[in-house]
Order: sequence, then C-alpha cells, then structure tokens
Amino acid sequence: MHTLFRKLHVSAFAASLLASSTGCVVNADDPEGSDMDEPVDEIASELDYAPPAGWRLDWSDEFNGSSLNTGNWTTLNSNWDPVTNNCNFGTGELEYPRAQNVSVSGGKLILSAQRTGDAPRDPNCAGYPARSFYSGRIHSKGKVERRYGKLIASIKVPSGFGMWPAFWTLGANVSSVGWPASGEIDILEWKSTEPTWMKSATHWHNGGDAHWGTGASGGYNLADSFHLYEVEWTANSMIFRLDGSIVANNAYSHNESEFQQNHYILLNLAVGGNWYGDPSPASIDLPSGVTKTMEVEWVRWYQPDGGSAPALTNPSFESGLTGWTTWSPNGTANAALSETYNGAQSGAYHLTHWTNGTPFEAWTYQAVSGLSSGTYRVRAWVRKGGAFNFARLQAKTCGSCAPTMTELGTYGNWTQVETGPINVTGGYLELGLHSNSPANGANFIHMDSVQIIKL
Ligand SMILES: [Ca+2]
Ligand SMILES: [Ca+2]
Repeated sequence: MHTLFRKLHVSAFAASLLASSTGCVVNADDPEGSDMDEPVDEIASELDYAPPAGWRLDWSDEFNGSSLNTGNWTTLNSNWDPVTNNCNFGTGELEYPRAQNVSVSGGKLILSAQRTGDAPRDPNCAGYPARSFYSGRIHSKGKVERRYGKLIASIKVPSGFGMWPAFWTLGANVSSVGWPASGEIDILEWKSTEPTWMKSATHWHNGGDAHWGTGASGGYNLADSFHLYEVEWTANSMIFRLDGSIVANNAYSHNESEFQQNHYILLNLAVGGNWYGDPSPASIDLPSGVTKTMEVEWVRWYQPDGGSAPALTNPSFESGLTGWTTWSPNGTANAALSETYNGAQSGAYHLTHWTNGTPFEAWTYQAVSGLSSGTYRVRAWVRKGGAFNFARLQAKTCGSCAPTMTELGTYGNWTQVETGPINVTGGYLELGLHSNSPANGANFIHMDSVQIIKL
C-alpha cells in the first residue's frame, strides 16, 4: 500500500488565521543554516515542564547516556517502513533514514540530515527514486504505546528550506488496519516558509481520509531554540499547546475510534516532500558537507492521576441551570438560558447568552468554596458570534474582588478557552460567563463543560 501520511490539511479557520498572520511571519525563506554551527552543549540547561495537579508522569525518555534506549525506540534503516509497509511515507520526502543519523549525546536525541551522492534505495521500494539525503527517524511501535494523556516534548527544529521536523503518533494497529483507519496525531510539524508556526493535525477514517488541521503562530521563529510541544488528549478532545499556551484544539463530536486506542510515537526529520510542493533535491537548503539537526531534550507522557481538582455542580448544564446563578443588571430575562440549540459540546445541553433585540448584560456564575489554597485556572468550551460590548470567561476570589478574565473571540466551532492563573487563598472562587451585548438580534455565546483546574 502507498497510503498518505502526514499530509497536512489546513481548515478554513486555520487558513484564515494563516492569511491574517502573514505580516507576522518572520523571515519566510530563511536560507541560512546558522544553527548547524552551534555546539550541542551550548544549551546550558534543558527546558523543564511540570504538569498541573492531577497528572502523573507515566513514561518518559530524557535521552541521557550515549545511545538510544532501544527499550523505547526502533530506528528506521531504510525508506521502507515495515510497520506501515510504506516506501516514501506518502509524502514524497527525499530522505533515506539510517541509524548513523540518530544519536544521543549531551542529554539529547539528535536526528541529523545530510546530503548524499550515494543514491540509497531499498529493494522493497522498486519504482521509487534513489534518495538524495540521509536523515534520522525513530518510532516506539511495540515498545511505548498509550492512549489519552498529555504527550509533550522539548524540541529544537532546524532552519532552512526543505526541513520538515515532526513529532507525531500513529495508531498502534496501523499494520493491520492501515492508514487512516489507524488514526494519526500530528503534534508538531514545522516548515521554513512559516517558521513561527506550530502545525498540528489529526487524521482518521471516514470513507477515506478525514482530517482536521490547524496550528498557530507563536510569534517567534521556532527554529531559534528549544520549545515545548504538547497535545492533551482525552476521549473527546485534543488540545495542542506551544510553550504551555493553547494554540489549537479539536472537539470530537463522534468520539472516533481511532483516538480511543493506543498510539505510538514517531520523531523524524524529513527533507522536502509535498508539504513544500515537492521541491527538487537541488533546491533544499542543505549543502554537501553540512549537517542539520532536530534535537529533542526529552519526551514525556503524563496520565490523569485521579485528580484533585474540585468538581463544579452541573458543569455541563445537563441539569438546567442548577448550581448556576445569573445576575442581569437591566433585567433582560431572555439572556442566559439552557437549551439544545445547535448542539452541545458535551451531552445535550449548554448555556447560552443571547439577545432578543434588547441590549443585555448577564453574569452567569457558580460560587465554589472550600478550595485549598493554590493557583487555579478556569476552563470552558465556547462558541460565539455577533456583536458584544464584552464577553468574558471570568473568575473572582471574592464578590468584590477584581476579576481574572479572558476576553472571548468569535468561534464558529466549539473552542476551549481558559483564564490565566488565579491565586486562591480564601478558599472561595466564583466563575462563569459575563457578557454585554447591544441589540441586533444575532448575538450569541454558548458555553459548556466548565472546569476548575488546580495548577
Ligand atoms: Ca535530556
Ligand atoms: Ca452539556
């Protein structure tokens, strides 16, 4: 089979983001390779990460020592991948993976790419052209397979046209069911023409390749240093984060089976391929004699530990507005109700703030007491359209305290948002949705699945 892998598809939403962010993209075709001259040990210390309360480390590879831990990883030594029975990864990449281009030193995994005149090719891959580059590719199939949790890595990507570093997963049943029925989660893909972007995607089977793809610009060139790339994966959602901040999320309305099963991890440095428009080997910014590297300080997989985060009453609005109070200063009774309009994010019901032609302000909140002192965030899934004077996910530590709030944008699809950190010392938190809208009849906010997270 010659299936398609990691062909990133950008949604209309992401495409509009992409178009609107063009002015922010730095150094679009940066041809220099300055990072390759940098000694590996120049990085004094590694990026660290501590998960919020409620998560425990289930597995990690810190890449200590001087060789790859083969208890965790298998190194590919061909452009034929026996797990997927695939010769060019479906993407037209130009590299031939081999063990010489995979090393561990200085506390890091180093996947290196080099131009070659050896014309390597695999006998299993008759009909495919010889390769023009060597590179590194490892996977954890049969060794590290998990589902759900937080999968996160500290990675430095190489710069230069044609570099396609990736941190991703495939369903562990890919050998038997093929792709895309295996499912695929692309946590990080990077290319030089959009160097500030962390690209993320998921693929599954729905009469063919069904996919969701997005990402976001971090506003800085990701090739400049190590950064944290994360997916938080549950049964019905994925949240992608760059350096701890949400850049994209995906809610599954159908709980696709591809994402209810174990996946394995892949780390690789691809060269060229269809994401770049299938450039010629000559056009790749990797001169003979030069080595470019994708470096990984660690990969960690966290799982929920049963959690100590406090539970809200009726957080998904499945019991009407039980547990919730709405304050509305000008008596706009039609603002704030529970209904099924347009579908919920979870269950059948959700909260809606909307206008019937009368300007309104509404603050739908729940008060929680008895919290242990510490730092919290409030999270919720929202959809929003129309005109608002303001619309906020908001939390206060006392009735008259200044709120912590996150201004809501316009979201055509259910989107998870969260507040900044909230320091709770008095055990009390009130949290909810605060909106204020002029009258024009087409303004709405839906909210569902509200959570308090203890950091
Ligand atoms: Ca390390
Ligand atoms: Ca609900």
